[in-house]
Amino acid sequence: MRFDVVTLFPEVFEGSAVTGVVGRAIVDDRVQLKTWNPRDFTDDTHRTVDDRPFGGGPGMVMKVEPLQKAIQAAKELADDSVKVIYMSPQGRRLDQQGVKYLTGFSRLVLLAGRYEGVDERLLESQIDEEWSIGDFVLSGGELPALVLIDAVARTLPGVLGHECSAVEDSFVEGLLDHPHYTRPDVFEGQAIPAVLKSGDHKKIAIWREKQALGKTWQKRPDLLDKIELNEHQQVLLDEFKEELKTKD
Ligand code: 4HQ
Repeated sequence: MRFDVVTLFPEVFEGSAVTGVVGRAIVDDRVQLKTWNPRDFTDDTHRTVDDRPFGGGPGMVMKVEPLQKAIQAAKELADDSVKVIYMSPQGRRLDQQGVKYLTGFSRLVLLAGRYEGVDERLLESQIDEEWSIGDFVLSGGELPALVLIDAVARTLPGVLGHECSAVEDSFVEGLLDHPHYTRPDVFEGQAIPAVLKSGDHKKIAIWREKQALGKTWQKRPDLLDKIELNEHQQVLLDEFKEELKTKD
């Protein structure tokens, strides 16, 4: 899958090309990441990419022409399904369901804006979809673009290495993750749950599912409203609640 990011700060994306899961995916050529600087698509001596807002007010607005040229260059040779996305708090809130949808495209062009934002006419003519990473205001679209790339790339085949772990993680099935433990098996008098050392993989899987259901019920009950628990899961959640009562 290929990501083309239109940004005034291509440096921001350099680190991620070598670090961690996404960096590995790029080295392995499972993911391609390229940046396009609108400044390279200006023709005045000052290489102007922003200007004062019509109607007055604080801050600057990104100009249409350099952005339009940068997006066109980024889209070049995009034969198959390419979506042009603007990162903005006005967009659709990214969640794991949205990540799954975005994974369906072989190419995404991401526009990371700066200043007060981009000229509205650019949005109307060049942008297919707007996506937000949450209801807060950042100083640029670069971090949101990185968040989207990370969330999408890690779901691609072969990117995580251990294929099942992307599936088991929080949210992927609409639930929070179960607790994790590693050595030592006793820390400051606190032992790990005995079942995890039982060697009974079936029992461990059931314990983890129960914990995932219970943690979700305790911390994010809103998530449970969005999914239909099967009979088995309903029993596990009821058991979790029962066990809480008996735990003094
Ligand atoms: N931005 N989710 C870019 C955001 C944002 C968000 C603020 C985007 C500034 C220029 N983007 N503009 N939240 O806060 O995606």
